[in-house]
Amino acid sequence: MSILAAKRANLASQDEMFEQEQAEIIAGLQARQKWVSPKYFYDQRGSELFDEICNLPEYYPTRTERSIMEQALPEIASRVGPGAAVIEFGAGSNVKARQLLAGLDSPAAYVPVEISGEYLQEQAVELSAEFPDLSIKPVVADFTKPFDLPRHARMPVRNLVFFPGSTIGNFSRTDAGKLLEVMKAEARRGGALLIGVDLVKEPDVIRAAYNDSRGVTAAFNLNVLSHLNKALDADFRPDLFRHEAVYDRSHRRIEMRLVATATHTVSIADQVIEFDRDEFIITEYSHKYSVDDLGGKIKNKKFLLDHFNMSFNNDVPLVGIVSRMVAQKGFDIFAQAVNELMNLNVKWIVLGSGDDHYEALFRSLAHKLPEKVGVYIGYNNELAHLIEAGSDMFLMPSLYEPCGLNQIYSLKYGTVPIVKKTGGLADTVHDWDELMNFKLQNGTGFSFEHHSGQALLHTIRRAVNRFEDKDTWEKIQQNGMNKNYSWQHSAEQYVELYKLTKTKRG
Ligand code: AVJ
Repeated sequence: MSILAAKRANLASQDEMFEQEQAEIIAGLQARQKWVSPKYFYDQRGSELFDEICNLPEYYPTRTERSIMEQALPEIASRVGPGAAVIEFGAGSNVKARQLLAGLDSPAAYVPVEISGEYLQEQAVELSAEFPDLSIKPVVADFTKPFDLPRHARMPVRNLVFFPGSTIGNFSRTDAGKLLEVMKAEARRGGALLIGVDLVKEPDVIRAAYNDSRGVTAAFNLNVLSHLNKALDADFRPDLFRHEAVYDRSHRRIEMRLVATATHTVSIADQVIEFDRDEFIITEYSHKYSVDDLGGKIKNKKFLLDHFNMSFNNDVPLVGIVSRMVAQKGFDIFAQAVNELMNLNVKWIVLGSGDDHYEALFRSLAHKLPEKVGVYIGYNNELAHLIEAGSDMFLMPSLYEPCGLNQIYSLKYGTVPIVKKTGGLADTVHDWDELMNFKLQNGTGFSFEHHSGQALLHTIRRAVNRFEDKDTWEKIQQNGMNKNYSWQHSAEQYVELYKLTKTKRG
């Protein structure tokens, strides 16, 4: 290809990119819930404001990540080894890459990947003065889609994909998964990933980080409007919008909004967008993650099924039981409904010991239906926890249960309890469908009143139905994981109660 043709091709693809982005922005603003991608925060001014955010006292992520890096860099360097190519996804500023490159053992290459080219070029020049032996090859690309990696004179030993700054938080959890797939592909065989992720913490701490007292985050958020005005020939009036950042506990994310303070219209390209007063544009999600996220569930489930020589299928729910095998624990009603229960598309893993006839019943089920039923007769604390962690549902159909701990462990593991509404079980497990009748989406499990095989069967059927809708199921799991039944929490409630009684008595 001639240079001119190459230039033309490049220009054409840039035009195309512009068209696509313009279409995406307009579609977002025409949607029922208006939204704009957070990638449009970062024009020159936006990038400056973001740097300012990173130095705010309330904005903990940047300095926290920096100090983690400082501390872990020797270990990171030894794990990565010499001659790596650092591929940075979304290289807004190269401060972090500089820190990493300086700590690595003779890195071979640095490949910052960004949609906007200008910033990239500047930074590359800066860096090359500092690291003269490093092959620096910026790539202008949308990193959410596969892209070609540049070649280097010295062949890197391995690729290290670098994604700091908790930018992964901008993606929905599903898209974050897809992005990890792209990274995996770019890392190639033997590659590695170094990623910075902000963790769930006290909501007040999170809220403050996005509502700083100096209003820098507000300016950053509002700046997207000026950016769109310049880039797309729009006439947003930033003075008719205000910044809002709310923490959505159930989704564990910050939602940044621009709220219209008056009813008005905005024109953008050849479209007119109407705003009602108080209507808002969502400009950013910032998802928070935690080590007890659900990613481990599948692993645990596989491991558990494997342990019992049963095959894994994520679409078939696995019900765990850890219990003394006696009537008081509801084994009587299980036995009543056993034929119907075995006809459900469900797998069972049971641990416990007790009355001979219940032990015999489960032994024979496991023998007749080895793909459906796994049984361990006896006591085994480790296996008990594995069952609580690896099952999708945890069954406790007790006739009575003053407190009960297993349902609380299950909630923490994202394993949805199915319980008889009695004592401690009724206090700690709230029925999803029952609350949904009141339009409340805060159920944590499934429960039934009547001590009968029919009630048990019916409730398990309800749970299996909900399990089929992945979003609903995740919501139920998350509700449970967010519950706090620790002594700390109870103690605080007692203190509150004490204060209340004291003030009442005056
Ligand atoms: C760059 C996406 C990590 O979510 O904390 C900072 C962006 N928005 N303040 C974040 C941001 C408002 C930031 N990330």
